Amino acid sequence: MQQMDWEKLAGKFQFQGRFVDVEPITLGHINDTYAVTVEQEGGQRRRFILQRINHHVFQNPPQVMENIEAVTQHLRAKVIAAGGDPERETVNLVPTVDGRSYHVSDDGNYWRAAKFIEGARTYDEATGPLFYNAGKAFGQFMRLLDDFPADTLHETIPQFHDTRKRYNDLMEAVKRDAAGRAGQVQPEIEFAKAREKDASVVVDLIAEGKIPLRVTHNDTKLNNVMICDRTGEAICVVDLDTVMPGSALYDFGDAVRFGASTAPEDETDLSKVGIDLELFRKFTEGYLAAAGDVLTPAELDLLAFSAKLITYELGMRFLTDYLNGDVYFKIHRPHHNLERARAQFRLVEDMEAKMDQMEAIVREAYEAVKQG
Ligand code: GN1
Ligand code: MG
Repeated sequence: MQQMDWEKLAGKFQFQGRFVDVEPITLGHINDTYAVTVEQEGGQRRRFILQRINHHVFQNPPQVMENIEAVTQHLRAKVIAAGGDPERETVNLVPTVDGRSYHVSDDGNYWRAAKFIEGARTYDEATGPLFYNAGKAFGQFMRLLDDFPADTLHETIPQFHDTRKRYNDLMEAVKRDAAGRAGQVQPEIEFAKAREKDASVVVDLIAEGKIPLRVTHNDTKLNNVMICDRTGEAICVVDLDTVMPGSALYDFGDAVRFGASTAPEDETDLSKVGIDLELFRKFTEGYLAAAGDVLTPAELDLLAFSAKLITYELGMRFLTDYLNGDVYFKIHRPHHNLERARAQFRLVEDMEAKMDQMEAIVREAYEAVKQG
C-alpha cells in the first residue's frame, strides 16, 4: 500500500475537485477504508469514502456492487417519497469517471467510493437511547426493503449466515488442523459441539418455508449505523456489502450480539462479558416500533433465540479461522481469533442463562408496539 498513487486513484472517481489528502479509517475486519478530501470549485472541501473491497472474501466484487446499487436506488426512492433527505438517509455511491460503480486498479484491486456523511458518526458502545435509535434504523431498513424482490440479489457470499454450514466448516477445520492448534482449543470445540442442534433451527425453518427470505443487511453492528451529531437520531445504515437474501432473525440477533454486550467483541477478561438486558430491551423496542408489523409470528417467536444463535455462529467462525491459521479475519494480536471466539461463547452462555428474560422482553415490547 505504501506506493499507492492516491491522487491517481481518486482521479478515477467523480469527486469533482482537486485531490487534497487521504486518511485511513481503521474499522472493519474485511475491507480497507479511507477518507479522501478534495477541494472543489470555490475552495470548498468535501470528503468521500474510498474503499478497497477484499476480493478474497467477496469473490465477485461486481456482484457486490450490483446489489448495493439496486438496494440504494430503492432506498433513495423511498426516502424521497417520505420527504426525507436522500443525500443523508442512504448510502450514495460516487460513480467512476466512466460511469461505473467501481474501479479496478492496475494491480487488480477493486475500489468504490461513496459520499461522506458529515455531521454524523458511528459508535462502538451503546447507551439506551442510542441503541433504541439503532433498533429503529435496522427495523426501518428492513421495512423499506420489504417490497424489494429479495431473489434478484446476488448471494455474494454463499450461505453466509447458514449456521449449520458454519458448524460443518468448524468440524472440517478441526479435522484438518491446518495450523496445529486444535489440541489447545478442546474446550471451545466441545462448547460448539454441545450446541449442534441449535445450528439447524433457523436454516431448517427457512428451507421449510416457515420463515421468509428477506432483503437483509447481514452485518448489523451498532457501528454500521450513522448517528446524527446534532439530534442523536440514526440517519442511515451503512456497510451494505453483505446485503443479500436472508433471514431478518440474523440481522436482529447480530445487532444484539454486538450492541447489547457488556464488553467488546474481543474482550479477554471473560468476567466482563455478558448481555445487558436493558440494552436488549431498548434495541428490541426500537426494532419492533419500526418493523414489528412486518415480522411474522414465527420470526417474533425466535427473536431472542436469534441473538444467541448468531453469537454462537460468529464464535464458531472465529474459532474456525483460528484453526485455519487466521486466513479470513484481520487480526491485531497472535491469538486474536481465539480471544474473539471465547468472548462470543461466553456471551452465548450468558444469553442461555437469561433466555427466559429475553423472551419476556420481546413479548412485552411487542405488546407495547401493538397498543401503539
Ligand atoms: C466482519 O469487516 P466487518 O467488521 O464489517 C464480518 C462479519 C462479522 C464481523 C465481526 C464479510 O465484518 O460477518 O460479524 O466482522 N464480515 C464478513 O466483527 O465476513
Ligand atoms: Mg461489514
